[in-house]
Amino acid sequence: IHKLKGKLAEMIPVVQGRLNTLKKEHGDKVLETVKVNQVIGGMRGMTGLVYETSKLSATEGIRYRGHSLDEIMKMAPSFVEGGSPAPEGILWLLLSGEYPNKQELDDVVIDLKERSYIPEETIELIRSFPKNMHPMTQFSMGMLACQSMSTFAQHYRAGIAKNKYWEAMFDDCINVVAKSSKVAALVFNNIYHDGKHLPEFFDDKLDFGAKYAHMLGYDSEDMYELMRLYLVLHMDHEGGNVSAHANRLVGSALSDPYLSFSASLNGLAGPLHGLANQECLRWYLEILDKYGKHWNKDDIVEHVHHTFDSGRVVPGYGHAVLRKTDPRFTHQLEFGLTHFPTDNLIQLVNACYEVIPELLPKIKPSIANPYPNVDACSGALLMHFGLNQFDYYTVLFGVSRAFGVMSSLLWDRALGLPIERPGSVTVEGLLEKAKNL
Ligand code: FAM
Repeated sequence: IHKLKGKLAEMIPVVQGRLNTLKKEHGDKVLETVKVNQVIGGMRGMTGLVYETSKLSATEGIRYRGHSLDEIMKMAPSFVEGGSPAPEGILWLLLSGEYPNKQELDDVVIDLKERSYIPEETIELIRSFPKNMHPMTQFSMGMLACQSMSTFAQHYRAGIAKNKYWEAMFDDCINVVAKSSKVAALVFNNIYHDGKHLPEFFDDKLDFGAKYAHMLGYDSEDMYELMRLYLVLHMDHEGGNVSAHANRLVGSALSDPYLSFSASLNGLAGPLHGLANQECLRWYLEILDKYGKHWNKDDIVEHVHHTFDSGRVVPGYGHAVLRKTDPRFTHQLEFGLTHFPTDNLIQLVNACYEVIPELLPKIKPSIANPYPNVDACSGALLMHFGLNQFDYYTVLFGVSRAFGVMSSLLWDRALGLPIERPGSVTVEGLLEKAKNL
């Protein structure tokens, strides 16, 4: 991974140079106009962040460093020939813009293992959390408890120069990724195995994704492949989504990566963001519960109406930016249809995909995107392997997100991005301003 740091040391001055040119030569230009509705409406569509690691297209979905998910599925290095991309390789891609070669990939795999140490007192702390505390709360607190290991915080206290921030932060960013799966496994263990069955931490044969599955107690090649795919697909979704933005915002105060990541997880824990995957599976199971295994498309239509009638949203459908089927959904559904095509739940996910995009606009004409998002399939895949602890699903999402938000945080400090401080306005003030426009 030192090679990766060396690569970044070469890249960073180049991008910094571009940023300086932007500031000097174009800094005062007007980029776009801002509508009153954007100020009220959560800044939708308002360009307000520089974000290097990924960019979302409303029609094509996410691109990591310019690479679409379709391309990544074909071109990224994998552990199984033609199989899921290696998450470690995508970490390299997000940070550097390139795929690692075989040696570089092997080095990251080993490095992440070596950095996954969690102090005994943190393990004990996680074991002391009440079983009824939500897994995301435990995960966020567990990661926060690791903050005492932050090398950035130590360097900062010792008085580090501004242009050295990113170097001091590099270890923390990689360490947060490395430790995330172990903290997440400890949370799983605490809640569902009463802390008794300890996941095996130091299995040197396994890569990050396989080892995470292993620590949760799932040891089949298919589950290892699913975990790798899951991790890769959920990593990054440009800068404005709640978890990425919370991470960026907190980090902009020079809070260290453990503090930023914990904040990111707290945002991910919301039902309109990461928690939607557990909600989504619950919704599919409501259908199975109501209509049995022999459900048909009319039953799906009825259940969608019932969902609206009870004032709820249809989880797994819609998106703040996307206006087409999320490719992260497509790749997950493809995994399910390839590996276990006769699974009743996967068939239900597929049938919903055939019915819901046409149905939603008829019921709710204002819906901007009636297509499925990332959360519409993940739970069904995990259920297939027996991982039926829905409340835990967002933790898996969080482990994956560590790869994306830690890569972007490193670049935030590398580019010397300032503390965030947008202006705000009262309703009265905005009304006055708007009247005079
Ligand atoms: N079911 C029912 N109504 C929906 C809907 C859905 N799936 N998606 C949007 N709407 C409604 C929305 O509530 C709004 O209604 P009101 O005008 O009455 O308030 C209207 O359609 C227009 O909303 P929009 O502009 O299409 O969507 P937003 O950008 O405001 O919201 C989401 C985007 C994701 C919050 C919204 O689509 C939603 O609640 N979806 C279901 C929950 C979900 O799947 N979240 C996961 C998102 C995922 F990508 C992630 O972050 N993990």
